[in-house]
Amino acid sequence: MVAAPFALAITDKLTPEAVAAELGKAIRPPVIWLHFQDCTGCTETLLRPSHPDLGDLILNVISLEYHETLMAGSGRQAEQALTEAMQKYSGKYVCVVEGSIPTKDNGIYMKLAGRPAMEVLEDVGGKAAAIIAMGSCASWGGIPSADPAPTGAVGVANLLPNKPIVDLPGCPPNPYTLLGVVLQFAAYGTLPELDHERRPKFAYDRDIHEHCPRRAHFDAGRFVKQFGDEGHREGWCLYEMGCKGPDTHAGCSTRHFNEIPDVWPIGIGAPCIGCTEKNIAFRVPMFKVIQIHTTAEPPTTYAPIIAHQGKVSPIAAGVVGLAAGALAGAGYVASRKFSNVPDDESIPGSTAPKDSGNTPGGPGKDSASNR
Ligand code: FSX
Ligand code: SF4
Ligand code: F3S
Repeated sequence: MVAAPFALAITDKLTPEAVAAELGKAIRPPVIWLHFQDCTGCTETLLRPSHPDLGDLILNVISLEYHETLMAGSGRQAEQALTEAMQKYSGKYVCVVEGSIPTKDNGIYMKLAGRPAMEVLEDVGGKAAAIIAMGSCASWGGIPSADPAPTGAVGVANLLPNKPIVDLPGCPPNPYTLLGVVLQFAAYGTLPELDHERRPKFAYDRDIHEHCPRRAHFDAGRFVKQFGDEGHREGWCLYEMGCKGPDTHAGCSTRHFNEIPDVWPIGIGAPCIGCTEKNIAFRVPMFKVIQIHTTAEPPTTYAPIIAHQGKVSPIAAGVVGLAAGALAGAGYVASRKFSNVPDDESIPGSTAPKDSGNTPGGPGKDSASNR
């Protein structure tokens, strides 16, 4: 795995003082958070982490200038806060976007303060130092972009292709991925290394299948065939129920949700729908079985117990000879171990020892007759 960013790396510091020293360097980056076509799950997912918790995050780690769900103000007062923040921090703030942006019919399907969402994004996002697209909707359109995509929903990068953008897909995304990116930016003013889909490698460089706790069942060919069947109750692999884990890059198999062990789709018995992958989620039917590209097919047949006989090559004969020698050696040791002559420490093959007269059976009796 690629090195974790600041939020996760600080846990590697040896002392609390070292952690505090790193945190002391952090600035509170101003953040403007926009909501478009979304379910607000991306904000809700932030309610659960405890280090830092939401209060700590927005009061001590970042300076949250505008967030429609969390701010007390509304209407004209909220608009004023947005305008002032953009002027005061122009070119310096981080813009977090939640939700997709409707583009069809000049974007008339969503307006904020009378302006189409796409105009708001171009204005606010255009003046930001960096943009974090939080969730699948903001990353590439998400649910609103599912066929027939009535509003022409797209992600941030479609409208602002030249800005530095970090995509954090997931529906919803894992909150610790956002915290990691934000804390790295606050501490070092940098963004994490990204993959070809603009996703931070520290969270998206492995696929679910590589770390799945049900992987042993996949490898052994034990598959759930129907929800509620015995295999489902036993926690077997969900591949045949349409699990997209083998093609899905995300960290949820190791960083679970809500800080509760096993709280993630596969952990609760639901197949992964590939919510971080723009070519899978809301595109490929949920229960459709996918082809395995990244790993071997699950075995459907097993090696026969009795092998066919055939010609043996000289090399194979040599190997067999070695194996036969090893077996003979094992038999030699076994014969010593299980010799029925008590206290027999003689070298096998030499003359058998005479009865010492100290055996439990008494003088003149061998051990076998004593049983
Ligand atoms: Fe989209 Fe966010 Fe899915 Fe929801 O708000 S990524 S619909 S879970 O959470 O935008
Ligand atoms: Fe886990 Fe899905 Fe892979 Fe099965 S197919 S091991 S449930 S990721
Ligand atoms: Fe999404 Fe699959 Fe994880 S559906 S939350 S990537 S298990």
